[in-house]
Amino acid sequence: MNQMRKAKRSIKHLLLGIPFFSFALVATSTLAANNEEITACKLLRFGDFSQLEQGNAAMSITNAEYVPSQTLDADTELWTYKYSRLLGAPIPKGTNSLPEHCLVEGYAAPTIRFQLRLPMDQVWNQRFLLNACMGFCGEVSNYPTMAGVMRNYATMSHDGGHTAAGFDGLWAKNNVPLREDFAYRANHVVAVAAKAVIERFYSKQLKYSFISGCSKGGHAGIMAAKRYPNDFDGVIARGPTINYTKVNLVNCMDNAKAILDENDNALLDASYTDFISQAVMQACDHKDGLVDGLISDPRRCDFDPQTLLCSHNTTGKCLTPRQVNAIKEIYAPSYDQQGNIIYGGLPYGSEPEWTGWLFPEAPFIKPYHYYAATEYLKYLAFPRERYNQGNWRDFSYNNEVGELSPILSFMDADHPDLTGFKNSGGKMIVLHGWSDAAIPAYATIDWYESVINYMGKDNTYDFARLFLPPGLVHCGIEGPGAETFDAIAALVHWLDTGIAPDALMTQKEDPQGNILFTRPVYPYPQEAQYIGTGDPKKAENFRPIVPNFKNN
Ligand SMILES: [Ca+2]
Repeated sequence: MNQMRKAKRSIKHLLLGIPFFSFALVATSTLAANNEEITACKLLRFGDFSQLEQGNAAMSITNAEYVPSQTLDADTELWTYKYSRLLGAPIPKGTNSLPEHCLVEGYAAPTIRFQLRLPMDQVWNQRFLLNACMGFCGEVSNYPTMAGVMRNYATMSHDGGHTAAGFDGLWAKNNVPLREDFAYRANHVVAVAAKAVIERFYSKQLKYSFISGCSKGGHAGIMAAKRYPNDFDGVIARGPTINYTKVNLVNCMDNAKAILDENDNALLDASYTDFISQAVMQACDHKDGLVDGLISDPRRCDFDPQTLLCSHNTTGKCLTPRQVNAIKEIYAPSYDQQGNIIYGGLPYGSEPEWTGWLFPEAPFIKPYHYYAATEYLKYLAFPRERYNQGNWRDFSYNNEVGELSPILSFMDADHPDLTGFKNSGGKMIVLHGWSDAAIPAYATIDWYESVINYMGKDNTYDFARLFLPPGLVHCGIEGPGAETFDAIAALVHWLDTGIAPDALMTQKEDPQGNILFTRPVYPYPQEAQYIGTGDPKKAENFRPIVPNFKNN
């Protein structure tokens, strides 16, 4: 069968053939583990894993226990539901039954804490899923591992090698080894550790390993593909912070400078979010041919914040000249000294997520962009702490980029040569929501284009596909777009058959789990366009087009 016929079959397969959820994947077995399996789980506690990779990936297990099947409380059920979407391995709404499994906890040397949930032998799908931590990492989360075990994956989460909460960078102060664990090493050594435990626990062989995460957790998959091309068969990278130093010191820094006045008070608060969002939607929603509350490609939008300026006869909400300028700066790219774009501005359509990232959620909280920029600057950007007493606004990326090279060399994942990963048979799905207000999708498009330039278009499409879902926010599920998509099933299909995903089915669910609409997302550079007839809430009424846009 030639490639074209294969591609056609695969689109049809994705759009019409298979049900969106393969419920068979979700553990429904009520079989209780036998005593032998329970004992095998507990004995993992006493395993000697000190010589993994000649000691480089040495691991100690501090707890190994059999967890009987149980019903989750409502809060845990909700967070597990959310995390399953963040992983690209969704579970149906209302799944509150955690299957029996073996829980293993411990740390990889020196200080990387992890947890690994192992489905019982009869239901294990012979796959390992590592959830790479996001933000500045710093905690071990139960939710991704619970979500993964519900899909019968042996699933691990970890803290990146340190303890922290939110955008707290103090752990990195004057400590380059901790930063190296955070940047690339942690995901490698915990994967080595997990594979050793899997080999000891199961009667069957491990078939596929996956790494999935959002933001810094998306960076992790691309970094792993670069540095450790044999660690993972499949990568899911959502909203990735690929050029991590620029993310913090250009993107977040410039957004923080735009929105905060000289006393670090925000020029706009969360009461402006809907106002600006509605104005942008009014100007641009229809430009993709469908008024649906989604902007399929913000490069088609020409919204002018000046239209929101207060005038003498304005009666409703409006913006002062200074506020208008702030909004213009937020949409505008950042430039280097030669006038080249070094970071795209936030896209039109990202406004629903501006509460929090730009407009403080409460008077005593600053925008998240501020914390990411200033904590990175203080504790991660330079080998020794700097700027602790100085004004963060004095920092200029263009002036100091030379001094940043030591951190850039190990922190950033934007090198375009992924030949090793491709040659090892690895496959990668990169997703970046157009409504992401933390990291603009433009940065990920620029990186993907750089990979294409370096490796060739067909060669790149063969192992790495980029999807840009409209309305998808940074790492949450609260945006206007569809956030339920089974990226991991697409990867498994790709690995099993060699047929790349020519479409990713997405669906939008209400809080009760009812499906509000379905929509295909086609790989970059294609866009899903409404065909003009039929129900626009149904995926079959969309087709792929290739828009002709200049990036940014
Ligand atoms: Ca639209």
